[in-house]
Amino acid sequence: MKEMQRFFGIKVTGTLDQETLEVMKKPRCGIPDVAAFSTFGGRPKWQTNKLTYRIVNYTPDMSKAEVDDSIKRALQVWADVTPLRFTRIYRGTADIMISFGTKYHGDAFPFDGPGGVLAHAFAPSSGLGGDAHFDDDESFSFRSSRGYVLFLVAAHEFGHSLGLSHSDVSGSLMFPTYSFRDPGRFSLHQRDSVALWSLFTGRQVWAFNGNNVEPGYPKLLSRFGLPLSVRKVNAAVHDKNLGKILLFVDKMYYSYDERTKKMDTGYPK
Ligand SMILES: [Ca+2]
Ligand SMILES: [Zn+2]
Ligand SMILES: [Zn+2]
Repeated sequence: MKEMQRFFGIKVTGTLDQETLEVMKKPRCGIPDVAAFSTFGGRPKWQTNKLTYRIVNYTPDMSKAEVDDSIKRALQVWADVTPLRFTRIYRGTADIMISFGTKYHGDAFPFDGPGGVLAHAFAPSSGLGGDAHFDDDESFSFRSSRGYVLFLVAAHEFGHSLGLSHSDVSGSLMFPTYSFRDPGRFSLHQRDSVALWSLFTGRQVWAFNGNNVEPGYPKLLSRFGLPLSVRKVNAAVHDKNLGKILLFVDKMYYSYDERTKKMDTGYPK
């Protein structure tokens, strides 16, 4: 209870008070939030950048074309900021099997009828891993604020499919509760990008230009002039406008300037 209250940034009372009940009633993703405390390191990750997806069935709430488009754009959110590429397949087993179902739908996590849990998805692995399930007792929509925008719900779930856990930053895509946003003006929250980058930085650093990995990447960390003692980067952010790559290591950051090829260090404020 306390962990949950802390996570949502509400008063930590340890009891099921009004404020906590309000939060619990909000439409949300079915993945527990506590997983978010194991932020960096040791999390499942796909061993390949080429992933397949398959839309197994459809919701009656939208046209098939609208579902196809929503799913495609939701995956594109992540393809835009990672080396991952998603290919749709129409039969057989895909890495990411996408389906709509109600109540018991074949796994150990039955849905709960209208409201409450909207969807859930499984972290990278074989079998159920990567799969995303949507509660068809909800009303999904293409872009209207009536019902839940499938694109927004799916983009969140695919974050889990790629290995991300929940963020405690309200307004970020990986925040566990649903809030409507104009899908036409959607952009990833800084927090989502940082979490994502951490998945893609072992001792290597990637840089992207739109959908393409920049020539010469991934680079080994030592190429950036990082001390050899640095074995692990907690997170990395590539800011294209500034021409800088920020690497977070423990409490320090290293800022690599792509133009001057110089490395600065400091402590985040
Ligand atoms: Ca539900
Ligand atoms: Zn979630
Ligand atoms: Zn399921």
